[in-house]
Amino acid sequence: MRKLTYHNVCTRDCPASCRLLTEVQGGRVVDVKGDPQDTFTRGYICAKGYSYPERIYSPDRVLYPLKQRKKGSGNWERISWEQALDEIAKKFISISEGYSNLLPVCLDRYLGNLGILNLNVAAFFLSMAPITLMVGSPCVSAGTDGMTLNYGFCRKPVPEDMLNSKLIIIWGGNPAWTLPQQMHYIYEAQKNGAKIVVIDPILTATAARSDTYVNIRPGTDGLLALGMAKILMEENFLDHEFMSGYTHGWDKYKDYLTTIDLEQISTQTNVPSAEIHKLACLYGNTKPATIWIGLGLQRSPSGGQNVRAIDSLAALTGNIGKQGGNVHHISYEVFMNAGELARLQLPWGLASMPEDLKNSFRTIATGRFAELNNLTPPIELLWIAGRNPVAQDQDSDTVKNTLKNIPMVVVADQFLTSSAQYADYFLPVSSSFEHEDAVISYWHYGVGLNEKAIEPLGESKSDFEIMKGLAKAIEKIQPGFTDFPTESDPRQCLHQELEPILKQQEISSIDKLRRQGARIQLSAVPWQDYSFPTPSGKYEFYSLKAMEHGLEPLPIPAQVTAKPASYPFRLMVVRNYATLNSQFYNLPNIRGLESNSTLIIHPETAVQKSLEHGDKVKVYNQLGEIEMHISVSLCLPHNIVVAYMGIPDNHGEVINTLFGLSETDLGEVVSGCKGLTFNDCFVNLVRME
Ligand SMILES: Nc1nc2c(c(=O)[nH]1)N[C@H]1C(S)=C(S)[C@@H](COP(=O)(O)OP(=O)(O)OC[C@H]3O[C@@H](n4cnc5c(=O)[nH]c(N)nc54)[C@H](O)[C@@H]3O)O[C@H]1N2
Ligand SMILES: Nc1nc2c(c(=O)[nH]1)N[C@H]1C(S)=C(S)[C@@H](COP(=O)(O)OP(=O)(O)OC[C@H]3O[C@@H](n4cnc5c(=O)[nH]c(N)nc54)[C@H](O)[C@@H]3O)O[C@H]1N2
Ligand code: SF4
Ligand SMILES: [Mo]
Repeated sequence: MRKLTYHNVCTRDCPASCRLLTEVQGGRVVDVKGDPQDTFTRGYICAKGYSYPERIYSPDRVLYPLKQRKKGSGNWERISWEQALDEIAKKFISISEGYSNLLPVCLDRYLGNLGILNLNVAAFFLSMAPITLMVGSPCVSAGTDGMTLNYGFCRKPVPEDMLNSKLIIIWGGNPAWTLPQQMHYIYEAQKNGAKIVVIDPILTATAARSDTYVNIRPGTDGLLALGMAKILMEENFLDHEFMSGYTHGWDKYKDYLTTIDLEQISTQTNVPSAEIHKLACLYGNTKPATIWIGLGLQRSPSGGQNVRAIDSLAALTGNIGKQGGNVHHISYEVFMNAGELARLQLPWGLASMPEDLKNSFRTIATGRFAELNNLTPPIELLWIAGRNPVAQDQDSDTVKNTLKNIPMVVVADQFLTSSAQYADYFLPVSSSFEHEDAVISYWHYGVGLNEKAIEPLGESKSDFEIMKGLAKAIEKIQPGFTDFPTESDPRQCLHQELEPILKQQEISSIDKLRRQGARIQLSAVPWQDYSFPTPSGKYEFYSLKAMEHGLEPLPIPAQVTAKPASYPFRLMVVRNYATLNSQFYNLPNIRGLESNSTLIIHPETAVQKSLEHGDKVKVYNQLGEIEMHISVSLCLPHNIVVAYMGIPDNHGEVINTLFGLSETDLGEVVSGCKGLTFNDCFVNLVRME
């Protein structure tokens, strides 16, 4: 039988947004591989990408709408789309009649699917009368504010610019596992003589490939940066020309730096003074030098201020606006180059709506399920799409209880996730191989067209089709209730979204994107004009916007949390190379790569607790307990234990049960709410017989 090749793009929340080649035989996907034409990946994809055929045809995938008799009971019944949408539509209408508005309807959507058309889920809810929206991000809020306060906006160099760096400091990121394609540029730079430094509490796969590894106490990165800043100042490494012309508040920052004690910083960060000194001098001496601020470190109690203190090192040394310099963190410019829908991908997507519309919404910060449970008017209908909050948010038991309390919970997904177990209705979503869409990468700015390679499996539909179906069901009962376009054509919608990009690139039609893709042209090196959209128009060591918001204007991190005595181990939950958040663990090939209930501990801890490799332990704290198997490793300090994220998401017993609700210092300025911290959880463990 003839094989046909289709062009797809991976729609996972992953910076690589790999373009894929999908081989289809007899209407079935038989192989997925990287597209060598993709200039960023050059055809290299990860284990998750290769596992797509297994994921598409997984026996765990749910292909029909389901209704659960009692939440959490597992007593599911297959129903028709007609019944599902009709019953949900009736709920919308009864809420509207009972409350005279739709505030009791809430949407919790995030990046389960990065496709542009998937944003129609948000568009559907925005088209209704005022509703409740979960806003912000479980991921990037603190760092986004940090960068915004200093620079005025989040920009970064293109990935290739690392080739021009003589020093690359990877600070709180593990790209060897989370963005392996970027390692190509890092190795290339290293081959050309650049030094690679990794700063991480764990000796990660990335750290293992570095020239210098700095082991740091989690959450203390801002202090280390302040220490480095003091040394840069004392050792005369400052770029006075840049500082005097283009920065604001150096006098105040300098006064503060003179008061800090390097010995104290060494004790707090766990980094020996000599190492801090060496690191500062290496950064001061090497030009151009770049710092890649990973997302890991900004999910800590002082994450936002830590990011500010780190990126101030670039301003002190004049590494800003230079090829091979700057700070790589995150950029949002890319979404401003497409249409209206793509803009909803921005953390301030909501904030950019017209004032009267925006003010009519009730917003709840993402992950705050206890709050969601306590609203007036209460939530009557919660729609979860592209999210697995029970597994991924904090305090999973509270999330579960809130889901149990809400009269109608709808989950649109491909699998019966631990969140779906607390749903009343499960709506089966087709995989990206089953409908057309396009993805814009927030890392390399590539735009890829995702073709429909096969027919949707079973009765699954794309989120866009589901929203259209629901709008139709509502309109049938009460015409004029929603103006969401029920006949909207995905092609037309894509065209509208991509038109500005096609124009910029002089590409005649969307179809051309299939083979060649496109790349949104943003400045390869940001800030070359030294014009910063801050209140002062300069890079701000002393942030006027922070002051306006009642925040600390200087990049001074808050005090480090003391560890609770009864829970001596810090639990770090790290991402695994073969999984993505709570996804992929259910696939046999992936399960073969990694055991999904491993707790990694230091040999000293094993001796102290009389544990051996493979032993079963109970990991517990004040919030709950979870059973795991021990693996012993020297790659982490003795007071840290490590688990892989999102595990085990098949029995409703998830690691985030052990994480209490805890917020980052920043996040409100850009996204409207603080971020969530994920490296400040403490546990104890005991062997199970
Ligand atoms: N302990 C700990 N917790 C963390 C973190 C951490 O570092 N440590 N990191 C945080 C971070 S950075 C993030 S981004 C969040 C992620 O949190 P989530 O976004 O909730 O996590 P995912 O597991 O990616 O869930 C996405 C869901 O979307 C589904 N999905 C896939 N495709 C589609 C589609 O086309 N349509 C629909 N409707 N659904 C689809 C998937 O099956 C999956 O169930 O987790 C946070 N949680
Ligand atoms: N394979 C794979 N790739 C992924 C994902 C996945 O789940 N799996 N998820 C995607 C998502 S949603 C995201 S947000 C990105 C995140 O990707 P990264 O930016 O790489 O961030 P993390 O993996 O969250 O954390 C990276 C490192 O930060 C360290 N870290 C934690 N706390 C601190 C601290 O206080 N200080 C310092 N210096 N280091 C600290 C951790 O030990 C970890 O090694 O990856 C994306 N890519
Ligand atoms: S998960 Fe990331 S690296 Fe893997 S195929 Fe998808 S986009 Fe590429
Ligand atoms: Mo994330």
